[in-house]
Amino acid sequence: MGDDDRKVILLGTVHSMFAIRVRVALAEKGVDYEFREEDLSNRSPLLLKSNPIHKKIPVLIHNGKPVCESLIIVEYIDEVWKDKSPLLPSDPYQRSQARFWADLIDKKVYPSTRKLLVGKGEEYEAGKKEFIEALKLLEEQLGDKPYFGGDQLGFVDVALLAYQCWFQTYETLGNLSIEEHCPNLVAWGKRCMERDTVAKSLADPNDIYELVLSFRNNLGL
Ligand code: GS8
Repeated sequence: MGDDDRKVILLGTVHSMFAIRVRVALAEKGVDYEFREEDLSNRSPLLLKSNPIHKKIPVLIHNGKPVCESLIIVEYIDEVWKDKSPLLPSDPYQRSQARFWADLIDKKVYPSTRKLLVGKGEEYEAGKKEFIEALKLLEEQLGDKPYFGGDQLGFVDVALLAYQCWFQTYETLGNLSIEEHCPNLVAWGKRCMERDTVAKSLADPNDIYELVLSFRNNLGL
């Protein structure tokens, strides 16, 4: 085995919400890793070799073997480094519910944000509406708990936290206030940001806004 085979390597980009999930999970577990920033307009041979089907980031490379898809990677991390900060509940039913809500974030939040950020006219309006509807479902699920995981930060928290640093951009471009609709969710985000593991893993919201503006500019929006 070479040095790279023993290391934990994360292929990602600083602003990718999917890579942020993995960063938060690794930080919660206290795992040392090497972060390799990918240029998605010129993907590295290692990324193409490690994720030949989707060719997307994030990819976690552990003991020389790649794991793809952010939620699958977070589950993998939870299973491998199981002695510290469990993310999924031990009860099978509770575990199924955590997976359900994390999956809902991918199925409902992500598509609505795409429409909100780059959609025009009706598509943009639908994106705004669907975004708030999805967040309200999550607000209800969170209820008065400190975290989706209950008293401890868990799998659903990690899945949604990745969006925390994007919220400012959605609010500005969507001309909306998340707090107006989902006050518990905003308080949850602030609570999570008090954790070093989270604060050091998230991207700067202002950088994200600039990035999105230049992306929209390139699209002629
Ligand atoms: C999504 C990864 C993804 O879209 C996951 O890991 O959960 N379901 C996957 N990655 C993006 C960057 S983040 O916006 C990506 O790699 N895009 C490049 C492309 O679409 O070709």
